[in-house]
Amino acid sequence: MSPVPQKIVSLDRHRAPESTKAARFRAMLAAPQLDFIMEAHNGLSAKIVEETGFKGIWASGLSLATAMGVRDRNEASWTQVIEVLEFMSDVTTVPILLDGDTGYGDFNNFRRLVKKLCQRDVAAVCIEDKVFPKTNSFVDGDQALADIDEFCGKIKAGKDSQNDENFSVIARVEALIAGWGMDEALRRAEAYHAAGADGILIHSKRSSPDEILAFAKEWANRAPLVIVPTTYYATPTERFREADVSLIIWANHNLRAALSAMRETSRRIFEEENLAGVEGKVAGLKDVFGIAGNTEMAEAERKYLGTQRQETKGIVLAASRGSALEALTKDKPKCMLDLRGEPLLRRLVQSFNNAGVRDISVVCGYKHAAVDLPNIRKTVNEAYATTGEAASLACALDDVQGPALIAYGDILFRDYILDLLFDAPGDIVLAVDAKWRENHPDGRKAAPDLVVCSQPYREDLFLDDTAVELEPVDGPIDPAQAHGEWTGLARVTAEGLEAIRREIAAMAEDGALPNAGLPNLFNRLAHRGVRAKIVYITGHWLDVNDAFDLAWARNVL
Ligand code: SPV
Ligand code: MG
Repeated sequence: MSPVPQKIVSLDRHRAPESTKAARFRAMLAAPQLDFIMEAHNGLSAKIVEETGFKGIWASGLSLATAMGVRDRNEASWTQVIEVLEFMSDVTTVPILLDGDTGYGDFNNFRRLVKKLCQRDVAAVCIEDKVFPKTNSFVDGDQALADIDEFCGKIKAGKDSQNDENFSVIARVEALIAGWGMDEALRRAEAYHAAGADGILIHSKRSSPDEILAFAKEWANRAPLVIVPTTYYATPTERFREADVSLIIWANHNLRAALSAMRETSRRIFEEENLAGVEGKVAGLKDVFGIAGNTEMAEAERKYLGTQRQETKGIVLAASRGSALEALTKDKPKCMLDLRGEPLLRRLVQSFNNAGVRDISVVCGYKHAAVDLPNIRKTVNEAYATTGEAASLACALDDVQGPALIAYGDILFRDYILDLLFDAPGDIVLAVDAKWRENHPDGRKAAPDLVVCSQPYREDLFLDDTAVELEPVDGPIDPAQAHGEWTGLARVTAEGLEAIRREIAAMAEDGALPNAGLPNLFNRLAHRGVRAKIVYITGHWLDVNDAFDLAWARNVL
């Protein structure tokens, strides 16, 4: 038996040698106790084998072929096998022993195979001493054996080609299968061992273990012994332990289990023309998503998208009529005004969707039945005629927990502004237009939502996202003192939303809620020390208050 190497060339330089799959397989093979590996034939079954607790996976040629719908007769090419194996290796951490058939050709094909297996972190390969194309050992017919010297050369070529020193080559002796007898089996095993094989797999198709036990006795643990008790399954495992077998391969039972289960499920559904009979007998979708690793995906999105966009809810405040638009809003609220073939609100919802925000609550009021877009949740502010945006926001809060993106329902903006809001740290972040005066050169807008900030806009402010905060103010803001106009866009974290919820409750209590706009709310919070962060923008948005704005918006689009 080859000694366990002290130094390994691992594909992953950051892992300790003993933690590589190849090293763990080698250790399992060399350990004095009997170990077990279980068949898998794709990523899913490989995961199941690992989650069950097996220390290794047998990538069975029979199962891989059958799962592909072809015969175990080298009908699938070796690259097709490797492709499946790559999935199996990627999704598991336990070592995989590939059933490499005869090595898919001569020594040259085999050494290329070994290199590819090392690249894919496959721990070991088993090759059998038959001729290409091989037939499954349990199939009646030609089980012609390979020439011993040729097979030894193949083993040597494989061992010389492995990039990972702990990679193992198991030589499978088919002499008993082919009916050549025990002496030939032992002669071959000895030759393969001498050629550098790390273990010997002795195979039998008998229902009794006698020839396997006889071989094991003669072999006397000269190298780790591997067996596949598919046909002599009734033998107590203890007998193999006593016979000093190193590794048992449960060779094809996941494939066979899947075959029976799929047949039975298909049959029932076919006959019953209904799913009720199988529901509860098949894995639930939760299980399917679980084993596919969806939980990790949610965590990864949180980590790598840098934000919690998927969890962020949208709140659009669209209760008002927009009475300055007169006849245009006779039958619908202004959020439903047509802007070149699409209602304003649909464009807004699309921008939210583009930013990853899909769960959107729209607070309607005036002519709410006309707000008939798909994929939004409607909440109605029944008191829309006598209340402002803070009251509308209060209506949405019953429905919304966690982080949220808030927008007035009458605005249009470039999507990057949402990215800026998501990228900025802070529990409450407001998009504020620093060049608001240029948007209203004639002072046309009656009451822009002006804000005073801790610093005026500077072009280099983007270098420090945390720099600017909303200043609390007392009373109306003099335009000369304003640093910008709030666009009607805000992002809040779960904590930010809770602070808003508390403030709204306080406003309801002290009677300020009905008449308050959101700037009042943010100002009250700032007075309490909960200061919104400011993201300055310079244009690229507009709100639609009157026919002039509408014409402008249509023009811009
Ligand atoms: C396999 O699983 O493909 C094997 C083992 O080679 S056996 O089918 O028992 O020959
Ligand atoms: Mg096989």
